[in-house]
Amino acid sequence: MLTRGTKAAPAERVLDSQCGEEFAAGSSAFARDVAAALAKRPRSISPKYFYDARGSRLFERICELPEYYPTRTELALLAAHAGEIAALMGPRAEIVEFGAGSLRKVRRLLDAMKQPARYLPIDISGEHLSDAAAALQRDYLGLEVRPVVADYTQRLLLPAPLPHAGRRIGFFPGSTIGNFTPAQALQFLTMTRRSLGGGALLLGVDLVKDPAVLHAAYNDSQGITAAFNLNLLVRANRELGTDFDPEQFAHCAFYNAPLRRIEMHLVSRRRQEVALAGQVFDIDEGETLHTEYSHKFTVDGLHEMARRAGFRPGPVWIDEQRLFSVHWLEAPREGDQA
Ligand code: AVI
Repeated sequence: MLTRGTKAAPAERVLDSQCGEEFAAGSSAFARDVAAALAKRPRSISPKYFYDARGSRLFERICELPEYYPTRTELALLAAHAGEIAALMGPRAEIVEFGAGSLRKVRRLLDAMKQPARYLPIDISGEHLSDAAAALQRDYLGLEVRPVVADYTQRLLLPAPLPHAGRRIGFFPGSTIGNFTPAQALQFLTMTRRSLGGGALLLGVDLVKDPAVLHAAYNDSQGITAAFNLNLLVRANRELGTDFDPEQFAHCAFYNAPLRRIEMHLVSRRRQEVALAGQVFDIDEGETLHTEYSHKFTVDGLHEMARRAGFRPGPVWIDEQRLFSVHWLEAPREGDQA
């Protein structure tokens, strides 16, 4: 168990090694993507833009909702199996968390690990990440906490492993893998497996289940998920000077059973115009802006995708109600695959 510590290193911004451009956390990428989303049919934008400071706070509230089972179920699984997971990690392991958010879940792991060497939380929301990293650092003495502000869906330049560090363990909880398309998920897993060579990935994955349970989780009675979805428009108005009227859009989330995914959209309640950088876009009544997929998986389906990405599936931990799963995936070194 680690104890109270000092200051976390300031959040570091990482450049995309391929295009040399700052990661898409910046407004210019947002402006470009909103304009592209409004110009195409069907209209669609990446869910990564939900997570400005307000969006991140709304997501934290979603995680506490009675209808939203993934967070509490995954936390319980991590707590119940932390000892076994820590043993698989080995001594002086380094954790790289993708899309770190509140950094709550990693505490379950750190508490059980033998002398964790370093913790690298990566998140697109810089302000939120710095606060969460500082809070974590206060609680864990001797742990190097090095927050990285970046879009982890792009190629990342991670700091070199520390001398004498153990294995590098990727941590991707919350079933955020489900927010990718299947092709993006495979690409992310392949890229991650390469960056973890000789280490492993601990992956949280939401399971296929009764559609009524899924529907409730994305249509909560307090309207927090609706506010989270609509915040995309609020953010565009603030950061890009668009003139969306959020009241004129409805939150819509439904389970597409054949494709095993929740789809979230913003539906225009009437015919309206939106201006962005001198361009005017017409939006018809009933037209939608697709904002998020949240794919649900079977264990076999997830294993098949992981194998295609070059991982060797290991233990899987599932709760009694079979709501959620946590997967251990071994990342062989390049050229060392079975
Ligand atoms: C972050 N991600 C895994 C959440 C999900 O369930 O797909 C985001 C979310 N969207 C609506 N509610 C929660």
